[in-house]
Amino acid sequence: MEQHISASRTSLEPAGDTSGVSWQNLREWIALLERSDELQHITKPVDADEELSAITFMATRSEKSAALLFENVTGDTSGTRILANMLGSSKERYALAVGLDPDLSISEMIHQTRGIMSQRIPPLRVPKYKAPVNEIVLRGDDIDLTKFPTPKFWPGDGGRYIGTGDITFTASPDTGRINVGCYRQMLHGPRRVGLYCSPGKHGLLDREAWWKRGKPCEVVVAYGIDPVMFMLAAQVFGARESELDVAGGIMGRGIELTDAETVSLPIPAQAEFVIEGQVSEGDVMAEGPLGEFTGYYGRERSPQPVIDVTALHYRKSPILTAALMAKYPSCEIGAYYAIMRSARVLDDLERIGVPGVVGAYAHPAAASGWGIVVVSLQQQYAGHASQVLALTAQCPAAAYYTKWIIAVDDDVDPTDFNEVMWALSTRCHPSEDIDILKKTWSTGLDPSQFEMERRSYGSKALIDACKPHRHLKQFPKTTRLRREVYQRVAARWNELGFSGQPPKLTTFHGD
Ligand SMILES: Cc1cc2nc3c(=O)[nH]c(=O)nc-3n(C[C@H](O)[C@H](O)[C@H](O)COP(=O)(O)O)c2cc1C
Ligand SMILES: [Mn+2]
Repeated sequence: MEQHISASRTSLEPAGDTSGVSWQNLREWIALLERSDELQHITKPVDADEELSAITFMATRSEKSAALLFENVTGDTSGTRILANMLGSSKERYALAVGLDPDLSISEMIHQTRGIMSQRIPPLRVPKYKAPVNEIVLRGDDIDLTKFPTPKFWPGDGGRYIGTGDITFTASPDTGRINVGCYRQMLHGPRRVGLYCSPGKHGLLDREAWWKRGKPCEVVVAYGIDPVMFMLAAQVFGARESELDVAGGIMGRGIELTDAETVSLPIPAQAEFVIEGQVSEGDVMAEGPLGEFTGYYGRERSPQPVIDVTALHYRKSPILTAALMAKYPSCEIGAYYAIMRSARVLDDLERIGVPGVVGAYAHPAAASGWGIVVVSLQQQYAGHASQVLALTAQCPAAAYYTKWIIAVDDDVDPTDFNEVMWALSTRCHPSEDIDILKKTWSTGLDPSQFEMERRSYGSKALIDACKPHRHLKQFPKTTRLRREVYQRVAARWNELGFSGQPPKLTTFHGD
C-alpha cells in the first residue's frame, strides 16, 4: 500500500536538504531580527522583579509582537541585557531562526521542518581560546550568580528564575550521549541553582543513572543561547540521539563546543553565559512554584535537586535569554514549538509505518502545543482512524501531556482551528467516537488533577472527527462551489467592488 506522511497536502515527501542558516550565534541572529524589523530595544530602566515580565506579557497579548531586548535592568552593574519573546508566537521569527521562508504557511513550515530536522551534523571542538564564551571565566568562590539580573516573573513565584530560556547538557553514563534539554532553574544563591526536571525527561533519567552508580551528575547550562539550540532543547529525540547533532543539521555546520574547566562535559562555545556544576543525590532545596506554560502556578513548592556551580563563563555584557511562561500568545513555547512538535509527530508516525497520514498540528494555544494534537488522514480501511489516533497519542513526540487527540479527514486542514471545529461538530458523534486512555504520561504541572501525587498520571481523549468509515459512501456531500462559477466570479472580483485577490479554493462541486 502506498505510504505517505506529510504536513502539506501538496507534497508528500519531507523536504530535502537545506544549506543551513546565515548566522552563527545569538548576537548575529539578533542583528538579523533587527534588519527584519522583528526586534524592539527597551532602553529605559526596567526592574527584573515582575516589571520585565509584565512588559513582556503586555507586549505579547498580540501575536505580532517583536522580540524584546531589555538593555537597562535597574540596579545592574554587570552590563547584562535580557532578551525576551525571542520566538514567542511568531512563525516568522521561527523561520528566520531555521532558515525557512517567513511567508510559508504553517503547514508548509511543518513540512520543511521535517526536512531540516532529519539532517545530522556532529558538533565541532574548538580550542578554549577561540570560544567567545570564555571572555570571562570564573571558578569556585569567585562566582556570584546573584550579581546578574535574574527575573522574578509572576507575583506568586517562589524565587528568581535564572534558567527559563536555557539549554542543559547532561551525559548518559551508559552511552556517553550528551542530552540537551530545557529545564527551569531557580536561583538559590551565589553558586546554587535548582534544577526541576519532570519524570521521564532525559535530564532526569541521566541524573538518576549517575546516582545509581554512586556518582554525582555533571551538568552544563547556558542561560544566553541562540534560538536553534533553545528550540531543540525542548524537542523529544531518542534516548541515544543527541539534540546537538540535530542542531548542527539545522545550522548547516557542527555546533561549536569547547572544553569545560571543571567537568568532563563540553560547553557551548558560542553561548553568552554558561555554568558548569554537579548535582548530587540528596542535595535538594525547596523549589518553585513558577507561573507556568499552563497559565497557572504549576505545582507546590517542593524539594528539588540543586546544581552546585563550579565554573562560570560569559561574554562581556552578556545577553541572557528569558522565556516567559504564560497563556498563549504570551508564552515563549509558542509557534516554534507547535511547528517542531508537529513535525516530530509526523516523523514518529512515518517511522512506525502507519499509512495515509497527511498532516498534524499541535495548536500553540492549547497549553503551548502540549494540550491538543490534530492529525489528518486519508481513510483507507475500517479501523484506520482509530489506529492513527492511538499511535499519535502514544508516539514519543506526542505522548507527554497531550489530552486531546483529534483525527480529521484529509479535506480538513489540521492547522486551521475553524476547520477542525467544523469537523468536530459535523463528523463526530461523541457517544461513538471518543475513546479514553488512562494512566498516561503527564506532569505535575497539570492543574486539572487536584492531588499532587496523581498529577503525573494523565488521561487522553481520542476523538474521531473523521467521516464515519462505515458510511463513507453515503456521507452527505460537502457544499462546494461549482468550479466554473467560482472562476467566473473570481475573474470579476475587483469589478464587483472587492479589493485584493479572491479567496483561493482548491476543491469544487463534484470533486
Ligand atoms: C522554556 C521551557 C521551559 C521548560 N521547563 C521545563 C522544566 O522545568 N522541566 C521539564 O521537565 N521540562 C521543561 N520543559 C520541557 C522540556 O524542555 C522538553 O520536554 C524536552 O523534551 C526535554 O528534553 P528531553 O526530551 O531531552 O528530556 C521546558 C521547555 C521550555 C521550552
Ligand atoms: Mn533528549
